[in-house]
Amino acid sequence: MFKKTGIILLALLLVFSLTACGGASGEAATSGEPEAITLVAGLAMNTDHPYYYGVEKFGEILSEKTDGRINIEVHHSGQLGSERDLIEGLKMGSIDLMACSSAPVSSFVPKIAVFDLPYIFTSRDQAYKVMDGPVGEQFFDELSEQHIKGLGWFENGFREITNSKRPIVTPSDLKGLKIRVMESPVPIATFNVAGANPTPMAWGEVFTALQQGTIDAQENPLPVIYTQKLFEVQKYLSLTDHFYAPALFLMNDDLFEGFSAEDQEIIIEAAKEATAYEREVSLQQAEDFVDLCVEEGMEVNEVDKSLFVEAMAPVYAEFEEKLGKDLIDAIKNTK
Ligand code: EAX
Repeated sequence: MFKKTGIILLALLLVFSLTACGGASGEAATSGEPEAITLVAGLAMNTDHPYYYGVEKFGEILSEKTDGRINIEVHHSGQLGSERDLIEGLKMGSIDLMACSSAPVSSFVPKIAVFDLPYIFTSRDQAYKVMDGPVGEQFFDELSEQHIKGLGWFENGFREITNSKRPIVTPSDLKGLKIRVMESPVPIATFNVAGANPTPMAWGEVFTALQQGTIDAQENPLPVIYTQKLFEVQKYLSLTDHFYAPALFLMNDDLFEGFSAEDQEIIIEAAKEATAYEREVSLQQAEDFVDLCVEEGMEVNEVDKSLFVEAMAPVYAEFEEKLGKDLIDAIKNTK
C-alpha cells in the first residue's frame, strides 16, 4: 500500500517538475531563496475584456506582495480551451486560475443556472449584493466540494442581443431567429419560449458561425460585443438587458490549500482588489461601448423591457422546481 502510494507520489512529483505549461511551475531555486512559482490562468476572452484586466491586476498585486515569489501567466482568447475545458482543467489541476461567466459553471454546479433566468437581476447593486452575500457564498461552498476555490465574483454584465437580420424591438422580432446562446439549460429555454431558435455553442465558435451565417444572432454584454469585434459580423444591437451574467474568478482548491496561511491571506486580499477593479472596468466599458459600436456601423435600438419580461416569464415555471423557489425568491427579493 505504502509502496504504491509512494510510486504515485513520485510520478506526480515528476510530472509536476516536468510540466512547463499547465499547473503551477517552479523555477530552480537559488541557494537559500524561496522558489518562485508561476501560476497559469486561462480565459476564453481576449486582452481587452474586463476579465483580463482583473486577472492581470490580481497577478500584479500578488507578485508585489510576495516580492516576486508568486506570479501569474495569463493565457487568453481560448488558447487553453473553451470555458468548459477551463473549468475541467481547473478541477484536475492542469490550470491554476480562470475566470468565466456563471452559465458554463452550471455543468458542475447545476443550480448556478438560477443566475441565467431572464430579468432576475434588474440592477448592478442587486447583482453585487447577491454575489457578495449568502447566495454567492453557497455557490462557492458547492464549488469547493469539486476542488475549486472561489476567489471572487467578477461580472460579465447585462446581456444585449446582436443579429444580422433586423432590429429586435419587440419579442415578435425574435421569431425564428437563429441565436447562439451559452451552454446552460436556462438560456436555451428562455429563447425558445420567446419564439427564437436557440443553439448552445462554446464561445470560440461563435464569430465564425456568425460570419458564415450558420447563425443569425448572439447575445452578450457590451464589453464582449465590442472587444470581440462582433460589429464586423452583426448589424443590429438591441439593448434588451434580458440576462445579467455574473462571472467567477476561480483557483484550483488543492493549490490554494497548499499555500501558507500568510500567502492565502495575500491571495484573498489580491482577489478582493482585483474583483473591485474588474467590476469597475466592466461598468466603464458598458457605458462607453454603445457609442463605439455605433461608430463601427451598428444600428442600435432601445426596447420596452416590460414586453421582454412578459414574453420570457414562462421559463420561470419550467425551472422553479429544479432551481428551487426559495433560491429564486431570495435573489428576486434582494434589492
Ligand atoms: O465568460 O460565452 C459567452 O457568451 C460569454 O459571455 C462568456 O461566457 C464570457
